[in-house]
Amino acid sequence: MATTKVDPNLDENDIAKKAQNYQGLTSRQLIDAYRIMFASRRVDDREILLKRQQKVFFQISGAGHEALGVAAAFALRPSYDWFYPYYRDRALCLALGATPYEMLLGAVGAADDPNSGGRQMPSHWAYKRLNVVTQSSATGTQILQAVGCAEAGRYLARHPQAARKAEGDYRQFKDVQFQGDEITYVSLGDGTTSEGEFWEALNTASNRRLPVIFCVQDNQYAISVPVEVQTAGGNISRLVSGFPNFHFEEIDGTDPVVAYAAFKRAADHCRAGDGPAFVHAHVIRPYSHSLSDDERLYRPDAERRADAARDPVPRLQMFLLREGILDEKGITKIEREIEEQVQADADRALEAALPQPETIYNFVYSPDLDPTSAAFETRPALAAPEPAGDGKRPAASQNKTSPNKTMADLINTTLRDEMRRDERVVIFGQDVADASREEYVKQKLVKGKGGVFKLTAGLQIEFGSDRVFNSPLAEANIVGRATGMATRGLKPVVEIQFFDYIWPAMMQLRDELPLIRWRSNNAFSAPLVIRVAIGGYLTGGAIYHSQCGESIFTHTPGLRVVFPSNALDAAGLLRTAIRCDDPVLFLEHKRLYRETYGRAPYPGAEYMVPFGKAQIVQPGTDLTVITYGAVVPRALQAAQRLEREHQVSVELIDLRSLNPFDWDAIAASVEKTNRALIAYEDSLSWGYGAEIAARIGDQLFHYLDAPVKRVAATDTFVAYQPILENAILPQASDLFRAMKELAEF
Ligand SMILES: Cc1ncc(C[n+]2csc(CCOP(=O)(O)OP(=O)(O)O)c2C)c(N)n1
Ligand SMILES: [Mg+2]
Repeated sequence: MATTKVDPNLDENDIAKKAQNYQGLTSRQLIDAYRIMFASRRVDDREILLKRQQKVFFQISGAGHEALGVAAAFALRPSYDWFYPYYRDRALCLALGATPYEMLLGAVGAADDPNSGGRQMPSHWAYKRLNVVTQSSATGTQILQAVGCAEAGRYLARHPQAARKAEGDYRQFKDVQFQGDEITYVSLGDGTTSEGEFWEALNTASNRRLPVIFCVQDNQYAISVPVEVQTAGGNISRLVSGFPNFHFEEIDGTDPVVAYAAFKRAADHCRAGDGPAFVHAHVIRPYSHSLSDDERLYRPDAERRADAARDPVPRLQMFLLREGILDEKGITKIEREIEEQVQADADRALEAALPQPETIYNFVYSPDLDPTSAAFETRPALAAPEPAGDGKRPAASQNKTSPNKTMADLINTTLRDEMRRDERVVIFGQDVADASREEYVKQKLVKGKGGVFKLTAGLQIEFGSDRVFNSPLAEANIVGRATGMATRGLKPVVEIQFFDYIWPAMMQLRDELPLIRWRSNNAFSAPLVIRVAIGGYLTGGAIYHSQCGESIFTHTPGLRVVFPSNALDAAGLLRTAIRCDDPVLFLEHKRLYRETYGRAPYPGAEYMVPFGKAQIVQPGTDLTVITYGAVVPRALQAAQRLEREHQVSVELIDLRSLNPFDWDAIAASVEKTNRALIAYEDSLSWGYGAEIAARIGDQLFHYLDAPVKRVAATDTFVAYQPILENAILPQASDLFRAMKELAEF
């Protein structure tokens, strides 16, 4: 190691001269890099100490990854570019402008922790002011969101009017910014490249030439699993090299100069609009996976020693000494300052106010816009003329002459109205476009598809392929990208073609979308709409085109779930969903799309139904039936027969909205009738009715004259042969029988 060295305060000439040598990095920047890298390591060390003292509760380090993070931050722009980092990116965040104190607030779980207000583990970065977007613990979920973020930036550059603020809906609370040539950075570990969502993200970024820098931080291990087990052939660069439009770099990520040069080239490629970049950086992991892991159990000493020789912090220190940028005194001075600062920051963080238990419900949903409020309750304007589609295909309508529109018609019209009103609305999903090869429709060679159920027909023709487009056949891709777009302020209204195929998106639907607001303590939000064709009674729909399963989603805090049973409610609830400030799962029953039951005239472009308000389909006095979706018309038929044949008066409640749901309407009815039946199409056990029954048992026990009953599908999937389908799904006759028994109890 060089020991004699020069004045740390080089003059500007020296700096300029040296700049040539360091790939554009000045000596001063290299000193800054050292400062940040050393601080990053010291914050890790301090957290480890605090964890051993049981003053913090989890620790995962960025050790070994520091040079890469600093280099990326130096090549990019905080508060201008967008960042989807992962837990090893402490040095990146520090270099972007986060402080050690903020990070230590996260470690103790303080109320003022800017990452999450004490809701997430430490190293789950979120810094709104720096455009560092909230991340979860689930490896790889950030990648598709980053793609959506980049798409939003491009969309806003092409549609700048869309960024305007507007009163009276979610836009009032969502500031939108974009730059035109911004880049989205997303990082992940070598193990995480095994996740399918990684490949989906590369595919879309490549195909759409999106300005995303994918940074794979390859420390050779995913906890204890080595890279050759994860990655065929052991090298991810080789596997991804066939994706078109990419700029590729494979580098030593422990060298900040090398890494900076690579990120500069990557950024140039992205900013020029040439497509995404892939930076595969070889780094080390000197502190085991986390404090809960001891790598000596699976890595021999020799391997660990070889890694240690590449440790980026001592390595940069040697470099600064060798190049004469700092001498030992200079290094010591920096290190002492940082040690003292980190210690003081830790002491201060340990004194910080802690979050209080009564705050736990804050930000599960938007604190600004309440979709159950009167603001979302309007009357249908029944004389309103239905707007003709510019696409010359009036909605999905097959009954242009009838004033009564189907649910399919009114969903299509509502989408059209809202797209006209709000340029932030974009629609994508499988088959939703009229024709991806838009010249075919422009040249009038084809009419266009517009959804397998034709719900989005004519929308691409009217609004263009920027706003209505097909996705790949990949459900996580749809929901993940939409989440990224919504985080930036767009309003994606995406379609999942069949509820039966929603599951590839489950990680995004369970661990991401509903949590963006809560886990970031309201720093970020992702209000969007997912339309899903759901349900059976199709005669031949069978196992994979008949599923319900709504309770899986009503069991997820943060997600609104609605399920209309008729055309008017579908229009009103969909409009509320689009204008709302929360993510909404909008369940559309396939059997009801074109049913005669529940048709209605076009209710105008302002018609809204608030969430959480049930509809009394039929008032009654003897028993209450609580239901929704396609069971509503069946229950109505059964109730009418019961009245006719046995003079039993049934009060029929259509919940319309499942989360929130209208407990007041249920309670008022059961207090009056003293008997309750919950009917739903999904399989019986552990279903939506279980919660309602439990609440009635708990809160209305003294009003009950009979046990609370449920009618639902059998605890099987739905079979193909109609005889089986009829036996499995609840029929009007089943409902009739159950209602009669309950009335007679
Ligand atoms: C989807 C998911 N599966 C499993 C885990 C548990 N887990 C956390 S980190 C990790 C290994 C990640 O390895 P890698 O991607 O190489 O990143 P590194 O930690 O090495 O930087 C695993 C298995 C998780 N958080 N998320
Ligand atoms: Mg790894």
